[in-house]
Amino acid sequence: MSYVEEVYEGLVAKHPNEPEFLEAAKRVLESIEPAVTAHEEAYRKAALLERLVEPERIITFRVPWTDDNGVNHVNLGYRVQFNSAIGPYKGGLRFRGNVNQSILKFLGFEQIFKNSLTGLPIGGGKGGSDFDPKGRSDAEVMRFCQSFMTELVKYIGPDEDVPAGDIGVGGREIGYLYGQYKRITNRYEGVLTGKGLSYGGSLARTEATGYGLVYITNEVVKGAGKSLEGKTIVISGSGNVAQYAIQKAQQLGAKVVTCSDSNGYVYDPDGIKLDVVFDIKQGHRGRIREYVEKVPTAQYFEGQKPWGVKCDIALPCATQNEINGEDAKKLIANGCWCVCEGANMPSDEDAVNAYEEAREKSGFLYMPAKAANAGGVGVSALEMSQNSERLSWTFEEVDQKLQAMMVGIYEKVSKAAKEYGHEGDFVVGANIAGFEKVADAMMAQGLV
Ligand code: NDP
Ligand code: 2IT
Repeated sequence: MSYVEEVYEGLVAKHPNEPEFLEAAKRVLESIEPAVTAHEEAYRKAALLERLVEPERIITFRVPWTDDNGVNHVNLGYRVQFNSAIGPYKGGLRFRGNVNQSILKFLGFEQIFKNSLTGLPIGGGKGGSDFDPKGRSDAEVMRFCQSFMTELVKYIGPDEDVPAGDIGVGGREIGYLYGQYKRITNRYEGVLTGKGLSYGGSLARTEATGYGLVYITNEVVKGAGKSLEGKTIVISGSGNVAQYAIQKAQQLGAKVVTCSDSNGYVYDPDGIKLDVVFDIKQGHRGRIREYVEKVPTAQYFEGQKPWGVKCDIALPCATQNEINGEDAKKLIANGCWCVCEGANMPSDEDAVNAYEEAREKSGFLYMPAKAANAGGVGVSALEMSQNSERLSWTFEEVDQKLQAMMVGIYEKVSKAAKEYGHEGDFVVGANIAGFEKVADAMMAQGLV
């Protein structure tokens, strides 16, 4: 049995009830195998992989809060501090009913390699709660965030662990969390990213994940001798990532025909009208079905996902495992030739196998999440830099750095894939390129 197989078997035995984490670990371990084999003896001796797959620590706590009717609730809070070899723990907080330790471990594990790919000094972490802000009043969300931070404050700091947003955690939640951190510590510092512009946030952080996704998609498409101009794009989700992916894709001349939320998807053959989406989602936290009231020529499909819609390119921007093997085959059969992932692990294993088969047959292009959505955390790291030097850069400055970062990631990923004999396989490229820096730092720092 190879070293990576041994480590994976050990992980299955230890954590049999963590399917999302095991899935993420399996896929990373399999694809870094060529890079591990090259240093097998040294890595085994240092128990490098055994350490890589276990978080440095996981903090779990209760979060008591009172709703507007005076009823008390207790949710679970978590922070997975996965790996600090190359910098302080960095990664988002997710607030959603289905959040559990397995999901946060998968996200924290992915974050290690994603953050490494940005080239910036940030380690991997993730956290959150099974609290769902949807349908809660601002006052309820504030009380929840204050209670959550009252515990989390003990474990974070600008040089220790710097959380940010993810599903269910946007500008409103970050504001309440920051306010409580400041109140307890009396410190005005860059302990969270995604902050509002009036209190230390970075210009272009709101746009960064969606814009970065489209910048790297542009590189992928150019690499195959094509262009985004005039292409039809299918997008899922209508949250932070989806909204700004739509905006940048439209700016680069593509036509985005769908977006969705967890209730269903909208198809607008004339191109999604972003002002309508902004009004629904940013204006009053509404549901995407309202789109067809404003745009009667569009159609709404309750309870469905957009993967049956004919397109050139698909950008999943909602959640993990939202594209299964059947969905992937449907996309490909309808002419889709490129998938770049805005969400984390949106394609399940069967879907990735379908892309792989199509890549071998007809040059299908697939850029996995840890490379494609790294622009968000990349600009978070730029927010940390600005906070440290107590300066604010212009939108253009940050946007230019983001573009350069995404071009750099595309190049790193392509180069690593080629170097290990897997040219054009961006999964192998992203995992190996992300792993190498972390492995090097862990080897240098001894058995910790
Ligand atoms: P938001 O909360 O802003 O939006 C999430 C969107 O996805 C909503 O439209 C939501 O619908 C939909 N969604 C969430 N869960 C499900 C589900 N189980 N089934 C169907 N639809 C679902 O989150 P973000 O846009 O920030 O995050 C989207 C994805 O991008 C996540 O995978 C996140 O991890 C990833 N990501 C985010 C980054 C960021 O900077 N924000 C950075 C890198 C990756 P509904 O309104 O019905 O809940
Ligand atoms: O998945 C992700 O990379 C994020 N949710 C963003 C993390 C961050 O620290 O900005």
